[in-house]
Amino acid sequence: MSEIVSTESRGDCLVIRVNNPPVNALGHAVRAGVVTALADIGGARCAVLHCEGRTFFAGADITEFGKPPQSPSLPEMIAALEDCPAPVIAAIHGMALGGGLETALGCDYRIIDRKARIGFPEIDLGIFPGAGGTQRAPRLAGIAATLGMTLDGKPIDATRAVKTGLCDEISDGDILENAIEFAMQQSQKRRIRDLPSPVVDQPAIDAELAKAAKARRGQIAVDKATEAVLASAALPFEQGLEKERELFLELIGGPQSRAMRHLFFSERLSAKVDGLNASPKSLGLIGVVGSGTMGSGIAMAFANAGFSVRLFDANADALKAGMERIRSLYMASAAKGRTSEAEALDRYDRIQPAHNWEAFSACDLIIEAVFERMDVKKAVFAELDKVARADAILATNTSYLDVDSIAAATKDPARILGMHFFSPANVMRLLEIVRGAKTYDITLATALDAAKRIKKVPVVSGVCHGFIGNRMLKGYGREAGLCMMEGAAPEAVDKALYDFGMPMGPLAMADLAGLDIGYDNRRSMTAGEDYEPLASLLQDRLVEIGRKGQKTGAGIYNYEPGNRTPRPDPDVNAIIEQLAAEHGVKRRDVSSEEIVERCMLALINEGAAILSEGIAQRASDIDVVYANGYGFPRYRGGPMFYADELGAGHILERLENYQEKYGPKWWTPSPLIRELAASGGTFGHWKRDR
Ligand code: 3H9
Repeated sequence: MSEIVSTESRGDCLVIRVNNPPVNALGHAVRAGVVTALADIGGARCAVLHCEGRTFFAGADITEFGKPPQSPSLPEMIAALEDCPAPVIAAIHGMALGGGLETALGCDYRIIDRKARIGFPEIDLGIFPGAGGTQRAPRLAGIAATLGMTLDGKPIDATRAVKTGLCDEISDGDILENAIEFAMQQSQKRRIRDLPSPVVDQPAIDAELAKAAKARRGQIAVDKATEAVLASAALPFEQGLEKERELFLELIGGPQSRAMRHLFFSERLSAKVDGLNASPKSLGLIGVVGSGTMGSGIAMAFANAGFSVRLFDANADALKAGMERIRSLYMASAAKGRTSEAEALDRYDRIQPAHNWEAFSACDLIIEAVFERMDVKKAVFAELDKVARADAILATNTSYLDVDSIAAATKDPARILGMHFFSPANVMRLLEIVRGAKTYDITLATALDAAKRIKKVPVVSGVCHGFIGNRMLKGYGREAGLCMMEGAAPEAVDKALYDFGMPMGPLAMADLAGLDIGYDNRRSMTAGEDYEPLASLLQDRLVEIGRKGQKTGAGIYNYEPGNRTPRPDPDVNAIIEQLAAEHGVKRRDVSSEEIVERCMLALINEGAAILSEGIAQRASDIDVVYANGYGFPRYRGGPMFYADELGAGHILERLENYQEKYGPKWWTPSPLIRELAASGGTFGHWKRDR
């Protein structure tokens, strides 16, 4: 036996024990070990399949995808479980995910720890269960429930696992001992493949498909997964397996799955910082300054993870309103069944309103989320400098401002960094952590650890205006605005980018954020900042006539009371035409391909600059920012992955085309793109010489 798979006889029961940390992924050594163990079953009456460590199998080994297959494959290992002459019992603790659940379904019985969960998360990797899951699960749980799990990807708990029929019994106490006891009572094989085909409940199936069509727009795996699951009713078992395999192989070799697997690994890599040499400090009490939408959300993010929080606002009414907002959000989440009422109240109680700065004297980490103005931020940090413990970490939630200048307002800038949350901060997963010029390693390590504990995806950024995400967004918004001035209707600009996969178009987005925000920003720009006046002509004019976006019922679009649907307004088209004429812009047809290309090239060119300046550590970090903070379609992998799919040579050629047409100001290709085009390299493989 290998070190990874070992066996032990417990009376008449053979225990097959797998130990492949950290998550018992079903790599080749595991599969080979399990097949060998089954072949040596001898005279045992039953067998138990058990994993060491924190979880049952978390799935196939994703690092093997795209490499030459090695026998035994996962379907072959599962066939060996079915062919074993004695009944095999899966002892599930932690998670049984993807191929892990399929392995359990290859066993005759499944016993599950009360706290364990099972699921098919493959859809988040652009695939679906490809080792018999689409044929076996429906024979136990039915087609609609299987489709639900396959298309939504979220795991279900032990109670539901038993209710659906996917598991046989819940275990309290020692899962292995309970599984052995259960196994000794089973004398018969009970292979799922021998069960009758599932029946088709069309209305229930349609309901699942409608949910997925909305949540997973553009993802081709949805249709393929559906076809595979439906084959469980239409075809005999073996043919169903063949159909599943054929559809699975189409997806795994395709661009969408490649993109989504890239994000899976990138989201785990982004928390790792080259050369960072410090262990995080332990955090107990968290302080938040500012009880607006952002501050309240940040307080909730920490309270949700079990931290105690002190929330302060210099304005007592604002503090009261913030606490009320938090309470109502918690109550709404309990009403929707996302938490129990007791848990909601408990989380609320963890956030204590603070009425003076001294309340922060016991805090380990204090995050400022006040008005986005340098003088206001500096005043807050000067106060914090007086009251915070010398070893406390101070963070600013600024989305644009210079973190080093803010840090300079304190005696010890090394304990300061940016923690840029995205709104709503208790929901959005992205956290940009901005490392200042003087930030200590331990300050950064602690912020990264805090991010993990509050279940955020952290990406480290250097200091620059807007950091990674918002700095890149400027060019994207600029090109959207210019396409509109040059001839595309606002709704055509938005539709082109929505069809590309963005959750909403940039112009509807500007209305949602408020057109006055950009207007004020443009008027308070400091030396070195620049913008394209033509791109914001319309928005400036609209703000000046009181159309500030959704909040005033009109902006680039009109809005009916209580309805956020953007409605095109002919008056706005007339204003665009008038502005274009006044500024000598010749209107023409602008195709949706051109809109997408210009917006994406602007993102990519700025991303390349950010990378070569060392603001982002690696291209995949930029992808993580865009996929988690800006709704970039996951099946396209992020702007830099998308660029690599197009190829640096193509990107360079298109940038030069626009440079020739519009001049060098916005279209000069980043030297990094030239370098990659010349060398045939990719952003994904590029490393900066440090
Ligand atoms: C599948 O099963 C296909 C089949 O249907 C058909 C096949 C024919 N493989 O997330 P963490 C690594 S597709 C390889 O930080 P957590 C991960 O990269 C699979 N590696 O821990 C990380 O490495 P590092 C379906 C994997 O506690 C380390 O483990 N299954 C795999 O926050 C720790 O991971 C899934 O999609 C894997 N399958 O969360 C489940 N899984 O330390 C994917 C993890 O070097 N996994 N690693 O950065 C998860 O969702 C989470 O890892 C889990 C634990 C919830 C299990």
